Amino acid sequence: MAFTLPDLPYSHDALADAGMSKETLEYHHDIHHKAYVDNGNKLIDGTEWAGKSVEEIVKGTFQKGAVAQSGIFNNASQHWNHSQFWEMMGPKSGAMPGELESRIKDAFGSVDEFKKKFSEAGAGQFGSGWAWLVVDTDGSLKVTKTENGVNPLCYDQTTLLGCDVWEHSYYIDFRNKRPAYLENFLNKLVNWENVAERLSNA
Ligand code: MN3
Repeated sequence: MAFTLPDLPYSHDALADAGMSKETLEYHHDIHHKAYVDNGNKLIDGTEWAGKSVEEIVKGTFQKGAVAQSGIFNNASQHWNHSQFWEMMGPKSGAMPGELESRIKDAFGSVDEFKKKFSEAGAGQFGSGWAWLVVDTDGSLKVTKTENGVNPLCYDQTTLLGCDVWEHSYYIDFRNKRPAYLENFLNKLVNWENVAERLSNA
């Protein structure tokens, strides 16, 4: 099925008070994400992937160890990544639901320690990529980082939280300060209800 650009689950100016401006969302969602959708559809048209879901395409075109992934993989994975990313944020960050909080404490020792690990993963990703909180194949919670569009689907992990650390995600609001963007993301932007829902469905 053809990819379609999902609407943001909030208005373009809804996250401005939490540190992600209208201008960032206009560029990031309306231009960058749309380009992955449009380019993906062009590349997939007429291929064996034309009738497949985005998840099937990501898993089917991922090549472990490949430095440069194929155009179909890159656009499909980035379409999936951004579709998750919009849902993982919200204008009211709120408290971490109890079950999620206790799983995070079990895995990392404390919520602060989790945030530290996640920020280090995002800040330490050389070049473009993503930081993730996942449920690994053994059922444990882990923080990971990936390059470019590579995501947890590639490793059969369940995605709980992801943060885009491509420069287009933070340069308007934070310029070159990726660690400040990550800190703001974790403390003001994450919709923990969405993360908890992903955990209960895992
Ligand atoms: Mn992006």
